[in-house]
Amino acid sequence: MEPTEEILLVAYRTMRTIRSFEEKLVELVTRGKLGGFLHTYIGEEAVAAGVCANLKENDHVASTHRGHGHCIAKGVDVRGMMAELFGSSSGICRGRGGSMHIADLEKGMLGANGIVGAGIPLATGAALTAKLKKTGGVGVAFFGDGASNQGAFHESLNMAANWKLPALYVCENNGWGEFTPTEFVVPVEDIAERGRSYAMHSLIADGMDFFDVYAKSGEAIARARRGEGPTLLECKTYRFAGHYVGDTLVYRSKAEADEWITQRDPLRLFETRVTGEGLIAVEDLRRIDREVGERIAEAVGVAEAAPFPDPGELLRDVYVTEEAGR
Ligand SMILES: Cc1ncc(C[n+]2csc(CCOP(=O)(O)OP(=O)(O)O)c2C)c(N)n1
Repeated sequence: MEPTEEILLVAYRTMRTIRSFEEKLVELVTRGKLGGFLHTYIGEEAVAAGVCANLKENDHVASTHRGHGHCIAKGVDVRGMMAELFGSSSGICRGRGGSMHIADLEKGMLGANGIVGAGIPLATGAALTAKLKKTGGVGVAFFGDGASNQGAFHESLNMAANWKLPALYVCENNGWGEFTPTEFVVPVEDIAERGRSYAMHSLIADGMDFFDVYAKSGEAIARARRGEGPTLLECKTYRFAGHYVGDTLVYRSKAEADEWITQRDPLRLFETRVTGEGLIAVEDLRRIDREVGERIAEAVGVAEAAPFPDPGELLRDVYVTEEAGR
């Protein structure tokens, strides 16, 4: 189905927010304002935006160590996210989660995850719950090509296919798992082949093209909602920066990165298409750029001003207390 103008405007805002949010994070780390380990999603925005444009609030998403984009696309508030990265009490997880453990159950975000592959069974569980409770919802797992070597991936796909769960497995194949090229550790040509071995509907999308991701994930999600079972969607994409902020990038060639960055930038491809086809005016895109910039600057201000959590709260949420159990 063709995306409406409203969907396209939301998609652009989502992709621009992910890009600007993370560019701001890199700047803050470089200026010594922000600590911790950060994995940026820049270059992969069309995947999160394309898939989540087909989701509703009661659908569930499980993410990865590269999770800011999935959180933003699923509607998590950027002010709460920024504060979380600053470790402040106004953070979405009260400053306990940081970059790799942002979760917001009200928005259906089951969490970013520091353990590679660990979100896959969580989304499978959400899909099982949706099926048993007949909520009409779907469970979506985002994960990398590296994570498709994990046992949890294979167990989840087997179970989901066997029980026809309303699940979508989105493999973000960016060609690298940390510093190892995918072909060095994955013997199949396409990760999508792995889904077929579980008799699962499997598709490949151009992960730099919002329109392709939107159409293919839309088809998969509609199948899931109709009770026709899960899909593995492999999105061919690329992370523009290193594995983490501070990565010296000695393992990959500059020519490889430059080609993706100059020829395949998902925001630029989107802009060229929507303005070329007269779907959205360029002034609307620039207005969104300005609004997003202001929102992120405001988020930084709020986060910096917020106090750290009270040390007296240290054990809160660590153990189940009588009060919390009620
Ligand atoms: C179980 C586990 N093993 C190893 C690591 C260390 N590690 C963090 S990210 C990463 C690479 C993951 O690659 P991929 O799944 O392709 O995701 P990408 O970073 O490319 O988005 C590894 C090995 C980890 N966090 N968890």
